[in-house]
Amino acid sequence: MAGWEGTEGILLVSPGMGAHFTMYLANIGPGSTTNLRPGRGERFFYILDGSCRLSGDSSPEAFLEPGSFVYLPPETPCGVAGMTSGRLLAFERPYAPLPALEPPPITWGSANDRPAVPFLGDERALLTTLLPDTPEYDLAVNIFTFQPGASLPFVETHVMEHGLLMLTGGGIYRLGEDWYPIQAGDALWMGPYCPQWFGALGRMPASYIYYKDINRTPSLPKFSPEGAET
Ligand code: UGY
Ligand code: MN
Repeated sequence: MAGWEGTEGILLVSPGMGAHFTMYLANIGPGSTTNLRPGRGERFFYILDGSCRLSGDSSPEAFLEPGSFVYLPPETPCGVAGMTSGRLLAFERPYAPLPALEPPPITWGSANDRPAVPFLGDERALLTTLLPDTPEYDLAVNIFTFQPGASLPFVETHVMEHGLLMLTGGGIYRLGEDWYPIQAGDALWMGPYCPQWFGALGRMPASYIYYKDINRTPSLPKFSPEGAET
């Protein structure tokens, strides 16, 4: 897998499809490590199964297990090393800098320690944001958890893209005028302005993790060096 040693990758979303980010699953083992990547790329990993740790001379001591996540900013000397067999969900893209603002620091934690907040007041649709919503971050990765029968309150349309992985349960995803049954393990890409809605079905909570681009001016070319605000 490009960007890794000793790791099998399963590519789910990529710029070849028209997306402005890459989303993949990394099947790791005890010998897996990320390659250091000079350049503008930023990476976010969410641990689905197994365990790993941050690697690199100056990396913080952090043990990552299911539910943990780590954000690696561009040019970081830090990476990830597998400790057991497992699976990571990865989002990667070029960082879109803002003038006079440093990129975010290495950021890690666990979804289990983050608050689950009722979405627009609905106690049956809980939203957990993993990263701080401050301007230096140009991406968000969130987890939505819906009780059976709960749904997004309306059909959303927005300039931001999503890459989504269903974690538990299932339901119906509306994309444009089409309706898709979706269950744990399925992945979706929603391009800019894709009308979207989800309703949870079945007997167990439905949850999904998703990427979203945030905090940048949409009239500028997406994420290109020229697009960096001056
Ligand atoms: O953050 C979002 O845009 C989210 N409400 N979208 C989604 O779940 N499809
Ligand atoms: Mn959305």
